[in-house]
Amino acid sequence: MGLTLAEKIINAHIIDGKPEKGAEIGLKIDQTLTQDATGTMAYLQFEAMGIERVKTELSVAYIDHNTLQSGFENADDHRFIGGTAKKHGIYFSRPGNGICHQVHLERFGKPGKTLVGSDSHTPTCGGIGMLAVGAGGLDVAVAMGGGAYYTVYPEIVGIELTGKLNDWVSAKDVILAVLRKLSVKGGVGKIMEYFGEGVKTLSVPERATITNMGAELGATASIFPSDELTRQFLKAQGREADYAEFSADGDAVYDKTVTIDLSELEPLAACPHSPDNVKSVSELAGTKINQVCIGSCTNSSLQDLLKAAHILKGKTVAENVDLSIAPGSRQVFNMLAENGALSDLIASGARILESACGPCIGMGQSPCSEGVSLRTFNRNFKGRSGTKDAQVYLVSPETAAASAVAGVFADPRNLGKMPPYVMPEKFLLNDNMVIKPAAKADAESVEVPRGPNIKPLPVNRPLDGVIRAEVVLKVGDNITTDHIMPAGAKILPLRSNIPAISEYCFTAVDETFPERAKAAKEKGGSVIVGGHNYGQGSSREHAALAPLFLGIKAVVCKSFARIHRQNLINNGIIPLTFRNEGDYDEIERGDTLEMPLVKEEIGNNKDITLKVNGRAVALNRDLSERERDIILAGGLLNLTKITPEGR
Ligand code: MIC
Ligand code: SF4
Repeated sequence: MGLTLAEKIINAHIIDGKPEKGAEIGLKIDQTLTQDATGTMAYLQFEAMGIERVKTELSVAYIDHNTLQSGFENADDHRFIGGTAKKHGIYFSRPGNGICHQVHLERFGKPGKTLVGSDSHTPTCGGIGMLAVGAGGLDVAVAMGGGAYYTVYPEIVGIELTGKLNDWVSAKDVILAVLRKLSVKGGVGKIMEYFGEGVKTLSVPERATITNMGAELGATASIFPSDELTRQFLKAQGREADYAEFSADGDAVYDKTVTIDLSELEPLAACPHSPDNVKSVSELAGTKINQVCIGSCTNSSLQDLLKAAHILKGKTVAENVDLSIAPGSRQVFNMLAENGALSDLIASGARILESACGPCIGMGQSPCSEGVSLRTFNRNFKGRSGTKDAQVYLVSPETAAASAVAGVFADPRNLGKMPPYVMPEKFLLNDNMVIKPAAKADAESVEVPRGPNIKPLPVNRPLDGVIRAEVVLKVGDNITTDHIMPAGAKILPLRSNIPAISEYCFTAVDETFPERAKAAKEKGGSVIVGGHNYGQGSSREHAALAPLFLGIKAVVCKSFARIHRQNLINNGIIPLTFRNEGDYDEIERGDTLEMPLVKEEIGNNKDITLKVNGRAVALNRDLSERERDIILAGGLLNLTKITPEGR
């Protein structure tokens, strides 16, 4: 029986465990990336491991998230990360050089290799045939130290693409169609592998839009084959030597197959407040809008921005609309400037932002009250834009630009003939904003400046024998990490200061949460009860570190999102799932929850006894041996003694 592409790469990288579906496996990691909002913690964790130099083939530290410097905090983080990178053998992409995923695709990713990044959209590099996975900072720190990355051997979902996109329909519409079909939890525990005749009709940046937003399915990774178009892309990036052909065997068997006929797709929009709440743009046409933002790691390639420039050329942004545009990388920015398209964008009235995440993470450009905002981004969770009552829609660059001119939701198919996009034979190559690490011999003398906002890491203590805790919060399905640990320009500068950022934990849902959790901590700690897909969205470890700081001992819910579950375990918070979902309805905030034998039961892999107000509640036994060891130790840092095998 033939193998899928994902299976081939996984099997070539397994260094612990057996290649069996559903089994826990440890993978050798070839490359890592970090970004600044998760990076400071990841590097503090790396430092705590006492390893002098990264052991990967390549590690890159990007500065792209916290780029608004309205105080010293973010600049101090940039400086700390730069120093750490230089000292420990890591390349440093300076602020202004672009969004990590866009730059990694352009300059560093390699087909057939593994990449782990402390950002949930790391799978973007699946667009060139990499097995790229998002993870918490601690998992990335371990990978930098040469340790294995652990995951469950995922199911492989084959997404067969047939046909060809019609004019003005684009890659964003493809992934929105997949999200409409499979939902925000449809990819949990799975890898999405694209195949079929339609693949050849999509350029590398288009493929990367699709793999990027696979994160919104909850998927572990998304991947395209590396083919002739990949070779041309890498050649145009001056990196033909990095090319290798990779594809599934002709007789590969997928665990499940979904077919998308590209020629049947139309422009789509994800409506408030979830990426899977998809409608067609034609249904929404005419709806008045207030803001348009073009950019983010999903849709800010040269191809995307040239299309937007074509639509905006000679036009003026509608009076009621505020348009901002952030090119995904300095390469894109420079090329737009060289070919004159930047001039068209500026002339239309667009507000040009630096190459960074910007509005996508609430770093500026929050919409007006009740504002309708069209964004080419990947997440429209409530409040993420910085305006709680804003209505954020996710659309393609074509729909975004057409609507910015019209002042209302506009279907780009009414724009007439679409000009063909021809990929440049050579991209503009200039890596002068990437600083190389110091030579080994000089590393010792490199200073790592640490600003006053960079506080020590909170580290858990080994698991107590008994847990008796109050249910301090009960939430529903699809709680995102933006609910648990909100971002935005005000809170993000506190990413290096867990005591300070904890004051905002869960405040998007319940303003009183931090106070109540702190009070419960005095009495022995608390637990959170949740529904399905708890912790979906980002990789931010802060959604586990802040609860840890506030005394949360366990989260009991119907199901977890992958990265968040791992972050809880890595910090010694126990993730538990109900065996009978009906028990969720029997528990209320303020109830007392007891696990009288928790340490012994976890240590001996027995069912965990849980009593709520004295009544027994059955739990699934879904912790692996390794996960149980981490929880017993009170987190991965306490346990990590990295050996070449990864344990
Ligand atoms: C996001 O898109 O939510 C982020 C900001 O990039 C996060 C990382 C973070 O919170 O720092 C992610 O996707 O992992
Ligand atoms: Fe940055 Fe937004 Fe991409 Fe996250 S999703 S990496 S915030 S651009």
